[in-house]
Amino acid sequence: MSALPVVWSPDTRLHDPRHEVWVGVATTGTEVAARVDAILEALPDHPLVEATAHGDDALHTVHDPELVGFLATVHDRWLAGEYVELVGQDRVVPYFFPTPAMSAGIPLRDAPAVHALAGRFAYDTMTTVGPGTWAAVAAAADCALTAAELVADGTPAAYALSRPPGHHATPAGYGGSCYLNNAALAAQALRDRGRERVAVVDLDAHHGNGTQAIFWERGDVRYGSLHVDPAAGWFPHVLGYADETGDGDGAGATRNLPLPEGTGDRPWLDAVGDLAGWVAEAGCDALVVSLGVDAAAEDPESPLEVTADGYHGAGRLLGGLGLPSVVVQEGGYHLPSLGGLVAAYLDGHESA
Ligand code: SP5
Ligand code: ZN
Repeated sequence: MSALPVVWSPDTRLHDPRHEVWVGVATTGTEVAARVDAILEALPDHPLVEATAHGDDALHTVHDPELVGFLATVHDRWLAGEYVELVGQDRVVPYFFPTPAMSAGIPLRDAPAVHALAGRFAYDTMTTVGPGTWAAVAAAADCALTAAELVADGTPAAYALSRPPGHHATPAGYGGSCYLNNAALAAQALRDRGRERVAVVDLDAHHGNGTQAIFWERGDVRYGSLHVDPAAGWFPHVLGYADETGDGDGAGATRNLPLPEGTGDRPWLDAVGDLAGWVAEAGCDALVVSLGVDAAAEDPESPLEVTADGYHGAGRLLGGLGLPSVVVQEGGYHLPSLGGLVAAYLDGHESA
């Protein structure tokens, strides 16, 4: 296989998280625009393809229109009010969360106040909406959709340089630096273009609770993930356990392999091989890889200890399945090594 095309968009640089509010403290965001260029610079031999724009209908294939409409409009609504002057900043940050614990079964109205809207959709305070957020979020989705279309049309494999990432975004919720679920959009696009059974394999250091939620009750898209054990205290905290295996038509079509802190190449690759075997047995006819490279030893957001050789090996295992493949960027936050880790995975995938 020749070098995978890299589907990208300059608009993915427009989202600037600036400050992620973590346990009440404004911390410096790690999901930064410079990630895009760190990855591009490491892939000089890959053909570049600019993503094409898709309308909201393409996003509604896996997301509630209410979430999409909120993300597309809330920043303009924030700017139109008196907030920037009153609050002193231009980021939309939730402060009020109308959870089931609050409503206690009583139907809730939509909040009239713009500053009370975000908590209906956001499940953490780290994932803020600023001036360029929607443009970048839409562009990230366009990268994944364009890559899926290339593969549906016969390109053996394509890489979507989606940013911000997506695997924590649920049908109607956002969090974990994710707004729309790029990998789920790619998987659904493959289904809509004739693939019968699609597998999503998630290599990000964190459990992709959003992708799991989107396909939880479906047998036509399976979801397998290896990630740092949420029981050891890691995001997304309440999901990603081994006994979560899907429900209804999706019973048995979700597989989670939580790993201990400090897991290095050998046991990590054993888990990747386990998921590859699970995909092969299921008779899938297309593959989506959620390529988070934050399992790397030097990454600031996870305690896993995978190396570039490990990511190369993962590419060989998953590329070796011989399936039409869309590789979608997820996390990975150590700027000096980020691009090399992505390049190592892609090199393994295309040489398998
Ligand atoms: C896509 C992805 O990898 N999302 C990662 C979400 C996990 N973020 C949890 C962050 C926990 C607090 N980190 C504090 C570091 C200061 N920025
Ligand atoms: Zn991650």
